Amino acid sequence: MSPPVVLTVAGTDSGGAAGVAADLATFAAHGVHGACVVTAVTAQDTLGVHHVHPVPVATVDAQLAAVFGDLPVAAVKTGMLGSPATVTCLREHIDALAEPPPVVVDPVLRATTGAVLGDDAVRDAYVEHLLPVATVVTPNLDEARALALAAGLDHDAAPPDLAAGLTGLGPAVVLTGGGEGADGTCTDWVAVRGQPPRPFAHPVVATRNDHGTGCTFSAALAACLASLHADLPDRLWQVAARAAAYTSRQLRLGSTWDLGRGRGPVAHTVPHRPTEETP
Ligand code: PXL
Repeated sequence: MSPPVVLTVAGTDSGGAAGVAADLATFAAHGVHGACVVTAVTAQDTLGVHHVHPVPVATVDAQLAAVFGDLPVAAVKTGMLGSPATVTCLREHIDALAEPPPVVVDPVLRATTGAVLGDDAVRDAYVEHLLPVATVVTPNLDEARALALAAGLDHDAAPPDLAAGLTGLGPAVVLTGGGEGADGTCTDWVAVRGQPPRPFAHPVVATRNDHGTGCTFSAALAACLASLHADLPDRLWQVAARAAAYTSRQLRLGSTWDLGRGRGPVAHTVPHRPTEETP
């Protein structure tokens, strides 16, 4: 039987921590086939983003046409889109699909190191063009506040209210990193329109190797949606919990690594399971 196909539309990270590298590795770990439409090439390492080359929108358009024209895409995940033109190009492709698959939007605006990967025009394009057709959006707290500001919502609201407010823009919301408790747990918020937001608490993983965490989480969410055929909104909380458990495991796995001089990568390796073919 063929695996589900999950498409990432994202930028590359030459250090292999975030972006397309994180997404494809996460897809593979979930047993789905990953397709990738590259929106930007970044030169970066564990210390920061040193250079960004946006891929021309015509090239993004051609990649999207190739993938959607040939492969049975079961879910789409977006990462760094980088320009409003790329956002609207993707929207046009989604609109042209007879049966659009679930779309998980990780509204990338900044890298872990602080570099701007999406400016205010990109933020506005997310709100206007992509979120209305998205299934789930996975902002961290800063991204949630930025989207709320652009949408004229109360951007100073507490995380559960922010999450609930953003559902008015279209998608369900998984707001990550919405507060660290004294008990060593971190609370994410899962919000579906018309229902009270639900907290999801998980232990904080103490590590400085967290570059690529957001990409890994949203890619895991997209892979789970594609392979579980989850019936949203009822199952979003379970799917988010599964994606968070995977991400925590990878953070723990990489927590003792010593790679690079800055914030190292979240682990994208998976334990090797010997099979009959590999003695
Ligand atoms: O984590 C956000 C992100 C997305 N995409 C690319 C990145 C980063 C963060 O560094 O480099 C390409």
